[in-house]
Amino acid sequence: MAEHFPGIAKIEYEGPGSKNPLSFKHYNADEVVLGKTMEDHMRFSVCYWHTMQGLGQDMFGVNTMSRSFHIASDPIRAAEQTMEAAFEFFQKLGVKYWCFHDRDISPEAGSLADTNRNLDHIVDLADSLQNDTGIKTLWGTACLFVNPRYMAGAATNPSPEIFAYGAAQIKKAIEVTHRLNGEGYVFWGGREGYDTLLNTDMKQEADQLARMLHMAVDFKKSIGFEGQFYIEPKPQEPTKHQYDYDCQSCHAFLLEYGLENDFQLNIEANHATLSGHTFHHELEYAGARGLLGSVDANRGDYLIGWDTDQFPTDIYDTTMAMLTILKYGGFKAGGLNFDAKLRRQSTDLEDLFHAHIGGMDAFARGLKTAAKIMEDGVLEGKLTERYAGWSGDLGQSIITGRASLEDLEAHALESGEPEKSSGRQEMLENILNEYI
Ligand code: XLS
Ligand code: CA
Ligand code: CA
Repeated sequence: MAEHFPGIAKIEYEGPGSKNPLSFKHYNADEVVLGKTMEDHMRFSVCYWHTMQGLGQDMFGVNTMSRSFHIASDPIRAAEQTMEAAFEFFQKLGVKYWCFHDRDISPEAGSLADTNRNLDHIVDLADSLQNDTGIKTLWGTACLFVNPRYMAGAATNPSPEIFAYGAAQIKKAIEVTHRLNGEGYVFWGGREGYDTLLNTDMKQEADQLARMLHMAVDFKKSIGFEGQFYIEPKPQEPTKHQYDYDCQSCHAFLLEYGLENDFQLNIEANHATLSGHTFHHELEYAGARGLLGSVDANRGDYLIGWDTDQFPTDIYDTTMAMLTILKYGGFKAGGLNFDAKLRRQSTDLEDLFHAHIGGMDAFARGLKTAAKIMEDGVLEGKLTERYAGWSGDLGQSIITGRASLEDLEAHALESGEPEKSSGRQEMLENILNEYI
């Protein structure tokens, strides 16, 4: 097999003292942290769409990059070479997982039948590369947003014909994810939303979306696919409003339609910030409800209001994220998938390595810092202290439902003005800084 990343050897852990940019300074796969290797904590994954197919285009300009594995004139040959290059990249980087959309790995052909045939062919190749390397599919998904037929959505489209076409695509994408032993399957509703309510029946569209998801659950069960289903929240872009707005609105939707036991959430850092929350907030919301499934690890830009999908480098963010991920028991089927793309001016193949090394090291530092904070109990202890009253008589009588409003009125009349206590925000921020 031809080498697609010549001159780049396997990336090794060299420790914080190393000045070699093509080495890990903090991510040491076999190092044990809180009883588990770093590799098992993180379950790092490379995304196919940005890393293998992204070429630096933006809304003002065409591609700035070119890749030798794309140039074969036959699209199937190009897809094969890209798949081979992908597995070389995963191995050199030392990640054990990858994620894909159906159309990233194999382009659409003239008819759905031809498209499916080509997809099967590429999935055969991916399957054999997985077997050769031990690299696994973290999750698969269907691209229901690029083709113009989906301009008004797939599941939420006003036309049942387009709904049916989307359903066919989802069925096939679940099948191939199952075939690749995928540990999960993601639903991201890029065009499941609206641009104006003047042409949109929101309730009808929510009913349609729920129907599609119920059919997917039925199908999953019928073929024995045990991968975890996820919804990936995002508030807008490309549509003005997306129905999977944030973790809380996804949760409400799942509850409303009886889907709460069949889905978890795939939380993307940049989507969290677009919805006006922090990444940490979204993880915490999901974790507390048993919905913290997987993470699309990236970041936005504070000054740019769209989804820039940058590689994560902020150690504050990765520390807060790992604190919550550890608190809720770590990943089961999910992992940290780099849904992130090179900046338009980072045009070389080598830049793909720098980008992923940076993200992996940033999360490794977050993990180690969070583990130390947890071992020392410095934040958890403060939280327990702050809520201690809820374990006392009054707190327990309220929370277990024994106390009525009348009881509490009697209590307040008798006890007088309650004491207030400091939230100690600055002190807690200082403690965190001591660990970072
Ligand atoms: C786009 C999303 C997308 C999903 C998978 O903003 O992040 O890439 O992760 O369809
Ligand atoms: Ca994503
Ligand atoms: Ca994104």
